Amino acid sequence: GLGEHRAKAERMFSLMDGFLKNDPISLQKDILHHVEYTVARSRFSFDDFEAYQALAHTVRDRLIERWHDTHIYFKRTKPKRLYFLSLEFLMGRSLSNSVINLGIEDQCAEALNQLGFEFEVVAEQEGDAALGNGGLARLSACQMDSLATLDYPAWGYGLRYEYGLFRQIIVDGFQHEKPDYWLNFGNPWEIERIHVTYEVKFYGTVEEVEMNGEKQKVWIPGETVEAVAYDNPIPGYGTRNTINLRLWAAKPSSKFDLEAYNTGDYINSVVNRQNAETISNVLYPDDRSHQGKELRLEQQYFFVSASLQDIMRRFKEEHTNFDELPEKVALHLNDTHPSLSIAEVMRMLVDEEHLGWHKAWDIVCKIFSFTTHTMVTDGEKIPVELLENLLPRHLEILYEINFNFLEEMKKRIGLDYSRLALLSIVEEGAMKSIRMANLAIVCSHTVNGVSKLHLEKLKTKTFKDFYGLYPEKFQCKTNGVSQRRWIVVSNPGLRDLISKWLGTEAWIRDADLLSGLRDHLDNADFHLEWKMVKKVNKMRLAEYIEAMSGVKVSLDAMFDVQVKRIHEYKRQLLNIFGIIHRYNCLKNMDKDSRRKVVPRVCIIGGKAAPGYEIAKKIIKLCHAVAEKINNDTDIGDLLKVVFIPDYNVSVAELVIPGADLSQHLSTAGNEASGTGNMKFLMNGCLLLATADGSTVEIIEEIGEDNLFVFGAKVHEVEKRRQKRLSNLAPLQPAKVPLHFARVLRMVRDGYFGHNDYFKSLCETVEFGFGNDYYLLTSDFGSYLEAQAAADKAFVNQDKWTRMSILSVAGSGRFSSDRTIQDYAESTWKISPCRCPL
Ligand code: Z15
Repeated sequence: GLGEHRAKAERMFSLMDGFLKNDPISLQKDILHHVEYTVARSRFSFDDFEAYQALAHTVRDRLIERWHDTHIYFKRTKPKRLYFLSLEFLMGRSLSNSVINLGIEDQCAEALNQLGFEFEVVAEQEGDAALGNGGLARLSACQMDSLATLDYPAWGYGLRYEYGLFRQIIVDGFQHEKPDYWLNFGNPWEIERIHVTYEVKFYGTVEEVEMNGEKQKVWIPGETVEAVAYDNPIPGYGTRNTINLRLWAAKPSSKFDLEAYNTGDYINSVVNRQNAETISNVLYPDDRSHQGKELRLEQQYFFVSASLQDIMRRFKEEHTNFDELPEKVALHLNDTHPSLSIAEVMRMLVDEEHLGWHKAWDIVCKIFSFTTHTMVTDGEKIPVELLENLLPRHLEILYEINFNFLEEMKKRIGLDYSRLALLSIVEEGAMKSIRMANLAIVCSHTVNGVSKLHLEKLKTKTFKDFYGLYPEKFQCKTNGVSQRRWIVVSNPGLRDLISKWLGTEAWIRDADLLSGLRDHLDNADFHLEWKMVKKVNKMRLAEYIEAMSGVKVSLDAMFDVQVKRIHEYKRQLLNIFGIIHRYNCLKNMDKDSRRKVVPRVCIIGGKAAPGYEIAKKIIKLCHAVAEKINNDTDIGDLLKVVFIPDYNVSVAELVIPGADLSQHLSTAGNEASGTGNMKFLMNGCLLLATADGSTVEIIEEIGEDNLFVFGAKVHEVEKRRQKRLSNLAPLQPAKVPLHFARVLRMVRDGYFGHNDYFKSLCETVEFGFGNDYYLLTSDFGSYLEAQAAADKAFVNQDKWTRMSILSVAGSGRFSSDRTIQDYAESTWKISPCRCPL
């Protein structure tokens, strides 16, 4: 039974005990110790939050122990290390995850119990670490979990923003943004390294000096800011390995003090010091709109410079010859955001280590790999004007890289200037700028796509020219998510059920074992327990919904969820239009037909970038529609619409396990991968989705009968867009499906109130205005059919449960462990380095 597997796992973990003991009594002693001496409360009276703080410190101590052992072991064995560079990490909460990965969950729960506390309640006291926007940032977090679990000698590097992603407040249906000052209540999961600091330089001039009879460029910087390291231990599951996520905070440099003496203006110099700290103050919430802001560039370089100084220092401690760099160091660029690293490594090797340009270039081309997360060509660009001022030497280096690259290209493809202009790292024109993607592709040995479909588009469209030049660089690394976070932490009921029926917990380290669930596909007891787990999760979610929005929902209803960032291409509008259509149908039905309808709870959640007007209108429309429908006594439980505010990692952990159906509606060819789809899949929630991004591979894995696929395929999208343009001049109402036109009219004409506030939103999908770039009109019919198929399947609960089981059984391939192993073997060329017990 289950107890047996837990007991076995416990034996395994207790072998790993270090200095600190993990039995409930020892844990309890340590918790009380931290209540008294860390939290400074009386051990006879402390509340849930204080219990959280004390337990967190108790766990932290154990993490530190393993973290030390791991790093001592790495130092001793000197393996090739991976440095994962990302400006965003969405870690969410740490307590449950740490306790589970350390294998001390039962002991902690028992220790708390004896003190009169409940683990779940205590764990909920923790706020999210939200140092990222969405998919890209949560992917980094899952990948760190997998790197630790698979024993890879890896470091994560990022920025310690004092304000994470804004908190979304809904006032009267409108999104408002509130700062997320997440450090207000302390952060027990980080260790401040006041002695690990580096100076990061900005501005200044470039001068030429004579060095050994040769002319050499030197950068004379104008300003210095100090970077301080904050280490965040990342424990692996079923291993002692605990790797490090090092985040940098900006502090004023002690050099500033000199100015005070020089100018005598003490007060102003102290005030100016504060400016330095603004660099790492706040995360940009724009999620893929690149605005070319100076502060953002400062953040990027601050991050890159501190990380590379740290990495080079470590390399030089262990090695003397830079020829060894490619054998010992892999630098991974998570999107283009950290790609200034390329110029920075060149500067370090050429200007500081005096290796000579060609040798340095040769090394640089062997150490970088790059993952892009977007389908669009129009990527990140840095205005030359900004660089010239802030990083003059880097701009020169970028020009030189580009000059050499274009010279090489001229030899390869001839003087085809229009092609050369497309390849160029420097974009000429009104706003001269550096194309960061081109830079990353030219200098990386590997360019990764995040799904098969994504890679295909990179090769044939987005980076077609580069693919022609370097076909061997382009590789597919389909994304994955961690089953530890997305089943074990967030869905304990399902975790226990899976372990019971598989007879092992080994799937927590080896997700392919989930396929074993297929052996019980027709077992009635299994079905019963499966449905029970879902029911309990739905109850939790229903309570949350009622608390957040006051809407009471029926547990018999199908819980239909779309949660993700709000974007036109993700088509939340299609969902809302579908809901309005459903409402119209219900209104037109007689009593008899209504009795046969599957009741629905439509749940939508997600943040809009603060400057993204259309996305904000979508949120408002959602509330307006909810208000109308939820208050229509004619409809009752048959249809409820709920917007879940402030969607984040911990809300996801609650919502995803409680969903019956989840929607992934991006117009085919727009979602690079998608990872939400995988999280729902792992939780036995059926997908209603377009054949986009990684969903194509989910279809491949579980078969199209086990989810609801709809809409134009990638190859059809292009044709339809062209057709749409040729129809552009005259509005052709006849070509607009009737139902769609009706829904559109209702919204535009104020059926849901707010006069013509929604007019501009409607115009995005109307011919002759926004031209319906994302093809809502032509996909609407197919969308409704898929929705009808979902309704039909839900009536047959046996069939639904089978589909649900097959979803989880097929989710093993979408574990981030698979992704990371693939990266390790074929891109980074690193090997596991397992710290002995
Ligand atoms: C982001 O979250 C993603 C791509 C971006 O270009 C930016 Cl700036 C943020 C997402 C993709 O949209 C999503 O399809 C993918 O699954 C995710 O990155 C992780 O690769």
